[in-house]
Amino acid sequence: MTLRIAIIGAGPSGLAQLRAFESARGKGAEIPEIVCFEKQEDWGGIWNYTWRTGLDEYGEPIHGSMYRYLWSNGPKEALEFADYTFEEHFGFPISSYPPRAVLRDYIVGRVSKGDIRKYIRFRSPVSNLVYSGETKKFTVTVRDLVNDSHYAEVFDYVVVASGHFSTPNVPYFPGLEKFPGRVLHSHDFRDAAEFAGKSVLCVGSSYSAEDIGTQCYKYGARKITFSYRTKPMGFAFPDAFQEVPLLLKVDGHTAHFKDGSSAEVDAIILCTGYQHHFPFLPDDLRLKTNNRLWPLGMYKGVIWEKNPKLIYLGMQDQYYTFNMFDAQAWFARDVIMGHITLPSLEEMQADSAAWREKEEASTGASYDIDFQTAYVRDLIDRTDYPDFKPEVVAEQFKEWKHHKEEDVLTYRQHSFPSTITGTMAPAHHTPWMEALDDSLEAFLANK
Ligand code: FAD
Ligand code: NA7
Repeated sequence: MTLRIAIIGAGPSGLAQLRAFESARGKGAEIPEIVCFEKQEDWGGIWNYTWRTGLDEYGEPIHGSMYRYLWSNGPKEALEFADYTFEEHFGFPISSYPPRAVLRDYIVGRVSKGDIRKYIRFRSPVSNLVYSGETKKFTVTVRDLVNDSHYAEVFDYVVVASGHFSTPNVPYFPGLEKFPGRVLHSHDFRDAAEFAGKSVLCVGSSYSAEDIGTQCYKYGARKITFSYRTKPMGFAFPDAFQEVPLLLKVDGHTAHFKDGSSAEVDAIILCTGYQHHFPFLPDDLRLKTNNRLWPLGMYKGVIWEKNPKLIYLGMQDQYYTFNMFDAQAWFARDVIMGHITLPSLEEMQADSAAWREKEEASTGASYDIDFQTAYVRDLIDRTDYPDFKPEVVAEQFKEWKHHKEEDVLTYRQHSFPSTITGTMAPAHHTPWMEALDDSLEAFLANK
């Protein structure tokens, strides 16, 4: 009898799973029956830009956290699909830090080449999932947004690829309710131009704070204050930037910080990260973790140890993105198709515990990059996913970190070679600070 597989989400992770099966089919394998349920009206996941915030037109939470003018915050060479290069997609070499629309074009370009869209049911959020120990199958309940109805179908495996940078983590600071300016979480940030001429406070010291703060500055903000909880970013920022300890309270326009300092601010953007949020999953199948490199409970970061018919993709904190999701999806495919035999529960848990121990011995970013590189290497050695030389990518990540430390406003002007084609990326025609048009056309235009 044919296996039935449900994939939840058609972002880069869900599409990686579809591509993995399609690749096996292309090599003559008989693949299971697949249904991919996607909440949005199109594929691409978080790379779809939406102007909407809050709820969508059907009352579903908006998935998108992307904003206008977002450019890749890491070199594209570090995320290149091993089986579909940038050069193959665009037909010529492009520079290392593309804007959102260019990356989206690349992501959907790969799946558009195959006959993959037919597997996806759009406007179909999964609302519930139940596993029967008796039948050893999942009943997946789906909301059909367009027809305003619910239905349920039965599957042998479920792949959760619903992302984890969508449901905001929103802390409270005393006085926020009386703050006279705008307060928002980075999930709802859309257009930096809104903050032109303003003094902006970004709470948080990770990717969102750095990128939203620098972007607001690029589009005319007067002053950027970063407030950190654990440690400052420590990059070389221009004079209009300052890094201060944690926000304690807000009094009118005045923000007070833990070190006794204060700042006058017009807007507060809580760049305080996201929650792993799976409202459709029962407690015993639900991943509960903070954003980290080795969440527990998933063998090889993928297989739900206590019920290996449930698979998670892309749930780690990410240096690697698209190619790591591929490596995971290829592994998951081979488990589902019986080419990889899983060890006992105890052995899986021991393996995960060893990875967690290594994760916890971290000495900093360089260690973390090597850690995730070793993980990706472990996965790709187990399947036929092409070897994209993650060890070389690791060195690129370290260089990228170094470039940011030198100057966070110019790091996107550097170029890296593809680890797959060997082609060196050309320099971009316009420095990032001056490139105000983030469209695909402007990016690809020769100046
Ligand atoms: P997502 O892209 O989030 O896709 C998940 C999909 O699941 C969505 O389409 C969603 O609609 C769907 N879904 C969710 N719930 C349900 C449900 N119940 N039923 C059905 N469908 C559902 N990575 C980089 O490599 N470079 C960058 O520059 C970069 N910048 C980023 C900037 C921002 C603001 C954010 C938030 C992330 C960024 N990332 C970046 C990381 C990004 O998360 C990954 O690149 C990638 O999109 C993760 O893919 P995913 O498929 O796991 O999740
Ligand atoms: P991250 O990388 O998970 O970082 C979250 C940040 O928020 C981090 O600096 C946290 O500080 C900070 N944080 C979390 N809770 C609080 C509270 N209560 N108070 C103050 N600060 C807090 O999320 P990002 O949004 O930056 O990045 C996620 C993805 O989006 C990433 O892939 C990007 O490419 C885009 P901590 O260091 O834990 O003290």
